[in-house]
Amino acid sequence: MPEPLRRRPDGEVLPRLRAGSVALDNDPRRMGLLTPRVLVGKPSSLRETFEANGYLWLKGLIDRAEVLEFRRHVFQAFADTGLLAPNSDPVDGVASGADRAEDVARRRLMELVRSAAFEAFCLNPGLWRFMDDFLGGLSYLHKRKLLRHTLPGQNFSTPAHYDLVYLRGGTDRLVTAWIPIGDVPVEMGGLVYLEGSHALGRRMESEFRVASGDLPAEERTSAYNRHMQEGGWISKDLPDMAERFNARWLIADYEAGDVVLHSPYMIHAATANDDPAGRIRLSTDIRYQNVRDEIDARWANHWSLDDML
Ligand SMILES: O=C(O)CCC(=O)C(=O)O
Repeated sequence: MPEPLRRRPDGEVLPRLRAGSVALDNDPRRMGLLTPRVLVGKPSSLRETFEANGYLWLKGLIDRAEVLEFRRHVFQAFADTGLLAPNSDPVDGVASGADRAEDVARRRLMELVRSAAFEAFCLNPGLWRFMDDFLGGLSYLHKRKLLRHTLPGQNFSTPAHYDLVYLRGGTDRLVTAWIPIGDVPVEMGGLVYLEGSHALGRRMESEFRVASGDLPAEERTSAYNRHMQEGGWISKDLPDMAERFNARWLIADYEAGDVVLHSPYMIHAATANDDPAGRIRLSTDIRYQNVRDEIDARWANHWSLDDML
């Protein structure tokens, strides 16, 4: 058995992670570290790295204090749901562990994604200026923006998928920005990428296109058509995928202020939140493209929990 993976080459051995209820192997043949980049010069200079790797993890693109302020704002909005531990500071996002008013929590979430504060957070000038240059023209931010909170100990984590499955109605020249709202060390269950899988996603999509020639147009663009698995996922079994494709899952300790971009073909998932301090993982994932490219009309509405996308 090779040496287990460490947080840094000289650092501590990483804790055992899980995705849903499946434990991941801490084996350097199946797990590795995401490579961070710092923006120096023009964003377009990082395009090559993005194309080569299928992702770009940018350190400190957004002001950390602004990100934490927004984390506080979100958790304050959940105050009447019983989500947070009594007398805790909302910016810490420590879960109460008690039953919460699910219907109130859902309503708060749907209000938040429609709020001016969330819009302003996503329209951070550092981010849109970056995107304008990165996309080589005016950037368009899709209106449908997801805001996710993952409770410690929760059994569900986002299964493996690539984003184009949900965005087949427009261009494939898309860039997703996943933004941790607060620090997300690996034990809090951040995004994980299957190394080099943007080539695999592209192949799967072209196979799907051939196989779905018999479907009516509307079904062909849907992630829920009869050629896809439930929800458009590729798999919930991350270790099995790493074996099957002889690849590593790349993990990272994300910090408030970071932004990670990925290609619509890059296969990714999330691990579960097993934070020993019981904090809630908060993040947003939003999609950009050049305004001149075809836009998937289904994404021109705010996210709702039953929008089937
Ligand atoms: O945050 C998550 O759990 C999943 C995010 C995701 O799938 C994405 O950013 O495309």
